[in-house]
Amino acid sequence: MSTYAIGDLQGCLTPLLTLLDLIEFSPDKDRLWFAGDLINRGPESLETLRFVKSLGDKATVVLGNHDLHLLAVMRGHASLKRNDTLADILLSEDRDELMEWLQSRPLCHIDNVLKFVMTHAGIPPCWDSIETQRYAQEVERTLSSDRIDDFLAVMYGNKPDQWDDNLIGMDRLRTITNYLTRMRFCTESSQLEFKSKEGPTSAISGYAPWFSYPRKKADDYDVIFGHWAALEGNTYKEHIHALDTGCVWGGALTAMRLEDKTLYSTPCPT
Ligand SMILES: [Mn+2]
Repeated sequence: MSTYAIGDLQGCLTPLLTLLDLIEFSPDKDRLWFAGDLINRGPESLETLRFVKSLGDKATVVLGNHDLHLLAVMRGHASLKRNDTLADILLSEDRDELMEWLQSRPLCHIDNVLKFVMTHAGIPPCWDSIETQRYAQEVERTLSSDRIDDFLAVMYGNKPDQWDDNLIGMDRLRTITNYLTRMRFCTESSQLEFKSKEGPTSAISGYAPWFSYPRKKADDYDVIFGHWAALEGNTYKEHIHALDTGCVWGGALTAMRLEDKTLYSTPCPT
């Protein structure tokens, strides 16, 4: 049995099927992890969402910012943006089942045997892996409760931009969500910066990639994340693995076999 973690799909089902052939994925033996942003921008969002859902417990998915955006649009808290390719999902006959499945996915997944932790954007320097899971669960519980609409209505926003144990209510949930689904650059004290989206050299003075800082409390989990295509898969950190290699932008779709950290990749058409 092997476990493969796969980067951002963003509606690119054809490259996913090619990659699954390449790794000779067997649903009877193997497991798949997806680093979030299953949908949007790419050509086959509806088909991709249906396919990953159909994998059932063979697939572990963490939510990305695009997945949360879809939930907000579906539930009437946001409107489609110019580059969104979500209309076919909104009009699909199975949209309610897809939405229910999506809103019950986690924001953080930890495997205590393989010693891996996965979120869409990463882990801020101020948290260890166990804290990350605990804070993620606060958002997950909200998405699975009748408070989901209260949260999605105020989910968007860059403030507060720094963790504080004393944060409460929706500010607390928004801050956790921003760390786990939108983070790229921050300060050593985990204050977020949202403007730069290019590679590490695009950092504004005083900010650096979240993974460039020593974590406040070191632990022995390797980190898997997606979200940041401009890294082109490189963090130059042995235990931090960037899996978004820009499939939807004509890059590649990447999988890592967790048991031995072997990388597999398939080119994506532009
Ligand atoms: Mn993302």
